[in-house]
This record gives sequence, C-alpha cells and structure tokens, in this order.
Amino acid sequence: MICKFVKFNTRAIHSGQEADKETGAVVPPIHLSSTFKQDGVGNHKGFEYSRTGNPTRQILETNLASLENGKYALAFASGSATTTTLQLLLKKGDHVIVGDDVYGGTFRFFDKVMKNFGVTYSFVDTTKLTNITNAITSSTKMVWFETPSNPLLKISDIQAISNICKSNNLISVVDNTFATPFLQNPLDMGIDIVMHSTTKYIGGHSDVIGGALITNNSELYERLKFLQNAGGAVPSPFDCWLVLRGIKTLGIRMERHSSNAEKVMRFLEGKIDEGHVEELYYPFYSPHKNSDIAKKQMKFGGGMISFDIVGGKEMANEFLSHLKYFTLAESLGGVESLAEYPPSMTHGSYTPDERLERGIKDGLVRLSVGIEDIEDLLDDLEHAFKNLKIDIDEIKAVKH
Ligand code: P1T
Repeated sequence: MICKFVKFNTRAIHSGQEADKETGAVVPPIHLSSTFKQDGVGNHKGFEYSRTGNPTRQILETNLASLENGKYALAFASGSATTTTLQLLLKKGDHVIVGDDVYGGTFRFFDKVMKNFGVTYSFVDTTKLTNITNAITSSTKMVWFETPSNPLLKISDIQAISNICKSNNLISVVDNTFATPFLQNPLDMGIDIVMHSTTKYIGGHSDVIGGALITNNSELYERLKFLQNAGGAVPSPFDCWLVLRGIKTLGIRMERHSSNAEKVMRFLEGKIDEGHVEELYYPFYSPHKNSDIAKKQMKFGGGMISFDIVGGKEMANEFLSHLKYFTLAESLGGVESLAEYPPSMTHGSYTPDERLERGIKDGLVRLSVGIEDIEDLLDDLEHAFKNLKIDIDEIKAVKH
C-alpha cells in the first residue's frame, strides 16, 4: 500500500501495481477468469467469483482509493451503474437533495426511475448554501452534487456542504468526474462518497466505459460492496486494465487539458467583445459565480468549458458543423477535443422548461478541450466563428 504522502503521479503509476509475483511482469496481467479454484470449500486465495471480486479490478480499486485519498474504492461498469448502486442505499420514503445542474442521465435516473420506487428528489442550485438548508426535511438522507457541474460548470463549496451534511446526518456525495482526483479531493473536505464516470478523464482515451466510488467510511463501503455484488454492474477485467492504463498519465493530461482550456477561455472572452458569445462558463473565469471557491478547492480549472453563442440553436448547430478538430460527439475527458450541444444531446432528457429553469439556453455549446496543440484548436474555433453564415448584425437588429 502506497501512503498518501507519496505524490499524485507516483501514486497513479504505482498504487496497487507491483510487478507480478510469479512472472515479474511490470504491467499486471488481465485476469479474465470468471471463477477461482477452491482447495476445499471456502479455502481460496481471496477470490471466488469475478462478480464478487477480481484481481485486475482489485488493482484498479486500490489505485483509485489512493488517488482520492480514500480508504476504499469500488469499480463499476459505467458512471451510471455507480449512480444506480448509490441509490440502492435508499428506501421508499427517503428524500435526496440534488444539484440542479447534473449530467442529464443522472437527472433521468432520479426523475424517471427512482421516483417510481418512492424516493423523492429536490433539485436545487447548490452554489447557494441556503438552498440546501431550506430543502432539508425529516426524510432527507442524501445530498448529491457535481462541482464543476455538467454542463454549466457551476461551482459549489464542497467544505461548506460537507459541514451542512455532517450536522444534519446526511450522506454527502460528490460526482467528481469533471475535476478528477488530480484537481480536487472531496474526501479531504469531509465528503462521504466520491463518484466518477471513469469513462471520462480517468480513462482518458474515449475507449472504455466505467465508473467508481471512493469512501473513507467502512460502514458505507461494506454496504456498497454488498450492493456491487448483489446488483452485479461490475466492469470487465479488460476494461479495468484500460482504465488503469489511462490513469498513469492522468496528472499530466489534466495539466495540459487545463492550460489549453484557459487559453480557449481567453479566446472566447474575446468573442464576447466581438458580439458572438453571450455568456462564458469556466471554473477559473473570474466573472463566473464562485470562481473564488473554484480557485480554493481546485488545483486548475480543468478541461471543460461551455458558452452561449449569440443566435441560439440555429447558430450553435451551424458553429458545431464548421469544427474540424473538435469532434461533434457526446462524452468528454478524452485526449481528443469534443464539442456537443447539451439541449438535445447530453441534457436531452430535460423538457425545454426544465432546461430553461436550470439556465441551459438554446445557444449553449459545451467543449471538452483536448490535449492537442493549442494553436490548432484556436484556429479551429476561429475558423468556425468566421464561417458562420448567419449574420450576427441581423440577429442584433431583430433583437432591437
Ligand atoms: O456515461 P457514464 O460512464 O455512465 O457516466 C455517466 C456520467 C456521470 N456523471 C457525469 C458528471 C457525467 O458527465 C456522466 C456522463 N456524461 C456524458 C456522457 C456527457 O457527455 O456529459
């Protein structure tokens, strides 16, 4: 076990990953076996059946726990499978407070599935603490939020929300997918459970779907480990290996994603002055709400940036069609830059009214800034703005 005082990149490369004892292989093998021989009933080497536990998954779980400064981690078949398993902690009649800006699939699962089982949800803007305290009822069991959030990069104060949860005996969950453990460690701020879609930055190469949760709480861990086995949404050994392979470069990738995104932020700020962009959403952008808190709890601003293009849906779709290196696709966090249209893609499960209530406007574009050379990315964006056929002056004239 590598201690938490060893630095991040060293832990990313070494935690859980000693050379194979039998062969000396520096990269741990992929254990594909679904079952394990017992030398007499119950007499085994720590593994019985791969849904319950698998050596390759165990290496990944040890590694993830170490990166989040946690004692325990569990890996899942997707970020959404992690979400599902966490909701199995609840029972009929329980109430959950959820950030109003979360991945559309998370909202869909709470709103369209869990509600049928008698769990109720209040979606509140967690950037304002009184919204949370006002929403607490005698049935509230859990507070769940993303920071930075998807797609508006809203920043919530992790330490303050963790304090509220502790004094009200609520389970606190942070979806740390956008920040990654390199930029922010919610467990260090007292959060009970951190969850990730490892499909994103942790995997880092857009070639695997996975999820994880990390906790310091042994009781929660035991319950969640039981649910992981009982529910069965576990990742394949090969997928665990792919995630582990991606993790080794997580730190250097996040530095580069962040520095590229900061340059894209400056570029888009210029587009506000030119009249092409209405609003810019980036954790370290000073006019962004709670950017001071972002700078306090995050190492860098991360690779995600969203903006409202002037001209709404039509302009957003035209802009996206002109991009070359920013590929129009759902997902984020891979080495390659992606662009998407949240209103009908990642957040299409909200009704138009639900979207507008949450501040997701018709001109919203979300970028996952990759680690390509920044000059090429900025050229790509500039080219897309220059080629817009819809005349911005005409739009302004219509508005007036
Ligand atoms: O796709 P999956 O691995 O199941 O992860 C779900 C999930 C959970 N949490 C956050 C913050 C996410 O962004 C996601 C998935 N998001 C996308 C696919 C997306 O493009 O935003």
